Amino acid sequence: MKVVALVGGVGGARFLLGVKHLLGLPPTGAGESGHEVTAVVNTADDIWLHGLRICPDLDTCMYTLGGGIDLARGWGRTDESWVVKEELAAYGTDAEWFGLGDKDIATHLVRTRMMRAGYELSDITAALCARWQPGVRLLPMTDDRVETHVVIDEPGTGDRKAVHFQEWWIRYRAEPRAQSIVPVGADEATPGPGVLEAIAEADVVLVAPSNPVVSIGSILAVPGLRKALRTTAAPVVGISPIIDDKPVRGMADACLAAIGLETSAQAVARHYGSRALSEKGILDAFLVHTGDTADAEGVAIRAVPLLMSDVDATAAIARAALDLGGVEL
Ligand code: GDP
Ligand code: FO1
Ligand code: CA
Repeated sequence: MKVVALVGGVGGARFLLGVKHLLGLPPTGAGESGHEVTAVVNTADDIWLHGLRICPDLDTCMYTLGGGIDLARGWGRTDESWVVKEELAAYGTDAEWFGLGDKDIATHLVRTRMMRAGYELSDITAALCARWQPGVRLLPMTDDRVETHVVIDEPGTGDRKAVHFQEWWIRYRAEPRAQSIVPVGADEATPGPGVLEAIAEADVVLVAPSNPVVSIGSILAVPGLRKALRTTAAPVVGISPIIDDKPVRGMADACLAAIGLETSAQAVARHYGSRALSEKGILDAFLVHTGDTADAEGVAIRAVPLLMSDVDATAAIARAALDLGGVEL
């Protein structure tokens, strides 16, 4: 079976672990189950810092599926050290708010060197994955530069300005109200190699319980992606990242508010919309957490436990998604 998932970072990566488990793929490495998982990964969180290209969501997926993630933080490398970060701070360089770990920097060095040599992000990701063996094909949503910017009133000065999403999220903890959230460059971007083909040839497309605005929303902002989801013969099934009107982790509520949505599974289901009944909708079905409800016209809703507390619980979520989509394993 060919499974395609749209994913961001931590929520997406954990979900992919469950998909692999369900399909009988080993936690790391490729395995021989006969199934194929392709992840279309958000790259609009990517940032240039200190001359390095950093791709948080791609790296979170790669490290998580490759067994190198720091599980407690959910991002970056296990057993990390922070010597370079401390040295940069001693020089008074900017962006001291960004946690650049020493081991993680090696990834950014390899990536940046390959970019400078003319390789595309998709090629570079494949090269990095040769080491990590994630067992899932990780496809950047685009090879083009797309960066989410957030318009805020700057704390302290009150000046209205656009900051990189990472600065709003990490430095300011998403506290200043986002006046708007824009994936800059998305309009001119083209889908990464293999992305449209994977969606067209999928047996099922899963929209991971990732941030609906800055992860899934950015993927959908790449021209051609939405159409691919609307026209694939495969069922498209989403999983709510919102449980009991709250994000399970992170500040997705601040992102939803910025686009005028309440924080609820129903708001997310309606925002994604029905493939059958709405002009821009992408969903056939949507899973919400037990006890939650959602009324979204033309979208089949089922409530099941959605906490990804361990790999078995996450595999059960993936199984429920396939089941609701009418796909047999
Ligand atoms: P990020 O890029 O690291 O922010 O990660 P994603 O965009 O992939 O996922 C973030 C979303 O994952 C958040 O909005 C969380 O609510 C959601 N999430 C995290 N853990 C869980 C979980 O156990 N269950 C569900 N349903 N959602 C989760
Ligand atoms: N998240 C943080 O909350 N603080 C950090 O300092 C931080 C550094 C970082 C470095 C590399 C990387 O791949 C991810 C990193 N993240 C950090 C996570 C990431 O920036 C965000 O959680 C997501 O992009 C939000 O969607
Ligand atoms: Ca992210």
